[in-house]
Amino acid sequence: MVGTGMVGRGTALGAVLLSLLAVPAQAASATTTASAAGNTHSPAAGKSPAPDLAGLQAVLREALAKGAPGAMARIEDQGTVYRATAGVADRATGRAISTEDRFRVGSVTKSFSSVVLLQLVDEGRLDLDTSVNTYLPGLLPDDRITVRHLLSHRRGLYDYTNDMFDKTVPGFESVRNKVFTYQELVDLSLAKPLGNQPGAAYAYSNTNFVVAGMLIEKLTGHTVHTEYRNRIIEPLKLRDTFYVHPDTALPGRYTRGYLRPDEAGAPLVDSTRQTVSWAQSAGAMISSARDLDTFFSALLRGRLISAAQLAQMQQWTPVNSVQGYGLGLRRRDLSCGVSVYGHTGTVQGYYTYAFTSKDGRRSVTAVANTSNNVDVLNTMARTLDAAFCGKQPAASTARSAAPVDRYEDIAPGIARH
Ligand code: REX
Repeated sequence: MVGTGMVGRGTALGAVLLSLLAVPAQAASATTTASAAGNTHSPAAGKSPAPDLAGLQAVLREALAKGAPGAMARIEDQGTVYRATAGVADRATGRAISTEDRFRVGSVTKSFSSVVLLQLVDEGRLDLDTSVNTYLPGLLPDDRITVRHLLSHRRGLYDYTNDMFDKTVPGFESVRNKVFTYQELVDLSLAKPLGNQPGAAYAYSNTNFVVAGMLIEKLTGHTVHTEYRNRIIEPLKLRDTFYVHPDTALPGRYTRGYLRPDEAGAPLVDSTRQTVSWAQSAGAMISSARDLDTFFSALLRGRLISAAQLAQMQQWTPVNSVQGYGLGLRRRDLSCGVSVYGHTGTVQGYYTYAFTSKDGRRSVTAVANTSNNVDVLNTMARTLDAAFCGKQPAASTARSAAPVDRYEDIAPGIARH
């Protein structure tokens, strides 16, 4: 289902420095910048408002003030690329963070896993409403659990990461260099009772996408790595996207990740190197802002899966009043009434937001190189408003400040202090 004629990438030629601002004290060696490069025409003329670059920059600076060493965002709008950065990629060297840096994308991996499975549906090799146990006999304790239940987080398989990361730094250090089999992760989950009935309400669990990885490997006879590469990475020419599990290093140029300990005032822990074996097909990919912009744009433009499967992917289970979960895809309704589609990601040291418009024409990827810091997470969510809503009147900016049920949906119980 992969088509040709991918959306043109923005060129660095003619980059315009729009602003150069002083930075808060904790990132004294770096600058904050926002720039646009590429086409000179007005992007999405007559349709979406132009991105609010000053607003975007202010959000990134706020993320720094709340404890992120660095933050960046890259918007791609039909060949025009906007970039904004603040702070550092590496606290030891003081190197400024760049939108070219690779990073760990966490659960954005779930969208890649879903795309592989939906391609298998397109090929007639998988049925969404068939029992998982039909494909993986005896794996799950209830034959009524379907593939669709997994991909929409509607079947209460306990999220083993709740226990694993109850204590943030000790939990992380205990798995940093560990290599798990999928079965070991499923066994951790099944040691706890199932949480809800088949098809019941949304309950986020990494276990669902570990089983998704097992399905990919069983149905194709190949590793998830091979399937991501053959079906997505190579067709879309994603040069910065890797699945290196269980290697602990990020290839090439990347931003380091800094995990915030639970203890107030304790120094950040450099969490860059880890196997991410605790997540695998639920969260172990490495990518860049350009590649995630390309990926979600291609997905929503129908270049990865058929229109029929894209419609399945967008059958929304409510998460809260302004978010829905499809099949490995999130919908977020922004303060200006625009809905955007993509995924969020949290792995130790990295927060990611990667979303695109309904027509796939405007995409943004925003990253902060810290985690276990809900203030930074909530701040970074506002990069989406700046990217898709344009400049907002002051009153509506205040309105977008988190109503009660507008929470970030992180594995329940572990990351919302
Ligand atoms: C693991 C703990 C969080 C993070 C997690 N991440 O489940 C998955 C993910 C892979 O990306 N989920 C996001 C740690 C939210 C999504 O699906 O959108 N927190 C941290 C703790 C808390 O250890 N005690 O913040 O780095």
